Amino acid sequence: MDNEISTQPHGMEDLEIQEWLESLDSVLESSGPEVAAEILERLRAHATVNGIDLPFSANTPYANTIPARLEPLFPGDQELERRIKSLIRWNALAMVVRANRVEHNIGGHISTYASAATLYEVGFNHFFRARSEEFEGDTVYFQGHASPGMYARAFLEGRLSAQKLENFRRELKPGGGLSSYPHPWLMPDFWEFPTVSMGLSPLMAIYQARFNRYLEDRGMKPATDAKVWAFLGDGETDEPESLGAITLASREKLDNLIFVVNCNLQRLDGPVRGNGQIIQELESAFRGARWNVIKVLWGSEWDPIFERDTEGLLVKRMGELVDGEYQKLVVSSGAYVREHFFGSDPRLLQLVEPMSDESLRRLRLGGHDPRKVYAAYKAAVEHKGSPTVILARTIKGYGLGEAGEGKNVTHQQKKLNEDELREFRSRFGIPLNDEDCIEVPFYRPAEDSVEIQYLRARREALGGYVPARSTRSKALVADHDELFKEFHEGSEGREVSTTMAFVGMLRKMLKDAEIGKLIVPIVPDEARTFGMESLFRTVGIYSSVGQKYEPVDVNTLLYYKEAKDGQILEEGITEAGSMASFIAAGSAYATHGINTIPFFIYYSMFGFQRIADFIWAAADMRVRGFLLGGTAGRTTLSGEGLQHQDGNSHVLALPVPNVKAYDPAFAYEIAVIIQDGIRRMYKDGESVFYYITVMNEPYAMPAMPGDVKDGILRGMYRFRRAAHSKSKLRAQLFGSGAILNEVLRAQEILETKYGVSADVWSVTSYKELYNDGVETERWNRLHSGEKPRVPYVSKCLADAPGVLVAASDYLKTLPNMISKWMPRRLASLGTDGFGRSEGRTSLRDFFEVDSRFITLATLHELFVDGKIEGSIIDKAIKDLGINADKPNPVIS
Ligand SMILES: Cc1ncc(C[n+]2csc(CCOP(=O)(O)OP(=O)(O)O)c2C)c(N)n1
Ligand SMILES: [Mg+2]
Repeated sequence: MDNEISTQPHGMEDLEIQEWLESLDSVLESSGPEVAAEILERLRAHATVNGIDLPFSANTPYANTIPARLEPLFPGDQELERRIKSLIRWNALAMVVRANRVEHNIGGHISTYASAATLYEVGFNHFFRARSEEFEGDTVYFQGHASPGMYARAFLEGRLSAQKLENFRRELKPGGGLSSYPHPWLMPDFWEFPTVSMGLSPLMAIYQARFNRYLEDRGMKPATDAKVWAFLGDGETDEPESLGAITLASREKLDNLIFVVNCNLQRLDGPVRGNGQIIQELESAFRGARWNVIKVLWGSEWDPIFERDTEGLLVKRMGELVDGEYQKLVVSSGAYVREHFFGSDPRLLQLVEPMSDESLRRLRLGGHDPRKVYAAYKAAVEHKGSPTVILARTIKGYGLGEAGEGKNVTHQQKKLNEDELREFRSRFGIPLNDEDCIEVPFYRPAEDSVEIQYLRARREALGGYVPARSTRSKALVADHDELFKEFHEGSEGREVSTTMAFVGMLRKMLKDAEIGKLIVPIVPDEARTFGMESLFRTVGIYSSVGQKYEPVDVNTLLYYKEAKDGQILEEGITEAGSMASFIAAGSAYATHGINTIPFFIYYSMFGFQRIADFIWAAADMRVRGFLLGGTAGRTTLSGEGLQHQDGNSHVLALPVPNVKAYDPAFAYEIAVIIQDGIRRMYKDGESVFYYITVMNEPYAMPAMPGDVKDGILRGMYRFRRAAHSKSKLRAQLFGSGAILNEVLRAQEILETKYGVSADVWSVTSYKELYNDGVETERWNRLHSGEKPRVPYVSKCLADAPGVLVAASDYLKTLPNMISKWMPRRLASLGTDGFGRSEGRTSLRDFFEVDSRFITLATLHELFVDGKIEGSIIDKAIKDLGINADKPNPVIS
């Protein structure tokens, strides 16, 4: 093993080793650990200088980081806490077993909480501080699968009724139930953070801790010693997101962050590292990233054995076993442990000779020993200068005995037979007789029992209950008409892109008296791509250490300015990390009572497509803010090719219920959407957030054509009427984003060359139109006796004559999905298929979305309706220069 400690290198005499160890012990005793560490460090340097090639290892031995003699006194009533914990264990188990008796296969997890109970209970009784008026409180990310334990505790606390517990995983039952996992959307007064999609919570926790510092450094909240705790599974650390940002945490010296990894050595299918040691692997990763690592491996029962072992044999032996062997040992008898663990060396056997087999079996692991866990937590909260990770060894399914303790199947265990229930009851001393116990009732001692009194008193001392979520921010008051008015007026012929227009708005918002400070611009190394570099200088890039160097471009106007009170979160190339910052800033209204308004600007292809699960979590969390998909559109982003050109994101935004997705064409549309978004989210407190695509194609921005605000927000409005409304050949053309200009050009071609008069509509949001249509249909279905409602699309087009043609820079499915509410057949053009490295003109030809194809589609629709001759189409194809045999973009 990596961490093997050889006690007899190259035949060195025991005696000599002994002497070295004794002199270190005496230094430790006389001068303390710091001096001892200094000596070791000097010895290491001396050895290196003298040519000794010391192998690098980021590992420490397979032992507790905090030795017994440095453990603090446990401040609580350990016996009482054990009894409370046992009751929680019982109720958590009862919740799952009962639910599965009522409804087969409803699911739930027993073994995760069973292994983590002590890790949580020490936190609840001694560390997790609630949010209150006076103190912001600690932030805790609970492991999703451990939720039955959190519910069971809230039941004892009197916060959740037995009926709610009864309806665990049956949320739709009368009176409500409990969601399977932490979902703020479903339990907005209880859960704060959705954690069950594994790997998201560690990353979110890191950026949350950093965002807390950002708020402090910008003077938006007082500096406190509040902590962010994240509880993870050891299997969960295999998710790339889990460890993906750990160097950010140490670089930023986030000593307000504590990870607790429940190392039960198992995941769902079996061991996490059967042939290795997950704890040592994680230790070296975190130590390598300069975290403070605290291993809590062995319980207090091991301490006297360690004390007897003056030669370090025990630690050496512990480092030799792989996790598969450890898993076997925890389910084995004392005799087996003696033979297979201690039996490897007669001297080890001697160490445990006075101990019975039964006491060998009862040797606890560190994560099940409150004293060891308390010591680790205390060290973690007091540690300065770096984040801490606690690697706590536990047994998966602890206490389940034959029903699953330490077994590979334990993760899926949801049912216990009568004997297993009785055994569990006896092991944890639940006051239920043999008969009652098999009914698995919820058990809560009387309100005046010592257990309930103690539990309440502990929470009172820590400021209240955890988890608890509330909206603590005050609503904004201004309407910001003045701020956005300028953008309604158009660019007076000046060619600008919608991205530039948005940046102009952002710049102005940053100066606003009410919202200026609240804006949090977030970029994943793309500020220059979006023309935002001017903001570097004006509002600065946040850096917790300011700027220790003179930037290379200091003499330029827009130099790269980092500052401690900088406002921009320049996250580097991490859309996941940026999204985690967006989540922290977008939920600060609840977490901190601060209405920060995040604007996360990124390449639109790397948003919904790449980090959709974070967006889903943000939706669950009721996050507020604006996602800006930059340089969007499959044919508008020229040159960049297949990976970058986005024709997908508006389709991928469809499933997220509370995302408002817009594909605006003009600056005034963006201004209307953002102004209304700020009102809805930060004045009216709606749990929605926005996705807006912005493009890099420059064109003159028109002034807002009358009062079309309502139409912009609802998804469509008539932008330009046909010049000749009396014409025989009529059409309605729908365009979105930059393709709206192609539609406007088609309108002209149709008018001048083919005598077709077309109205042009700007469709700002197919998602809004779709939702409205679906909702209207639903209402009509459920209220068939009443006057039917009319979908907004149908209303808009009620008197609109002619054929219907839609074109966007996204998949054709977007217009198609609303076509059923249109008065007639719709022809849809869009950009299905892989992008190409090309210029805009060629791309729009390739994807068949330019003005020529829109013209052709319109003529074809008229032909199908019998309004024009086929020969006109043949001629048009020629005149427009369309290659009828060109490759099909969808499949090429
Ligand atoms: C992203 C994701 N993938 C898969 C799952 C399914 N899943 C739920 S729990 C689990 C095993 C968890 O093991 P570990 O992280 O070690 O936690 P433990 O229960 O052992 O504490 C898996 C694979 C999930 N919830 N999220
Ligand atoms: Mg595990």
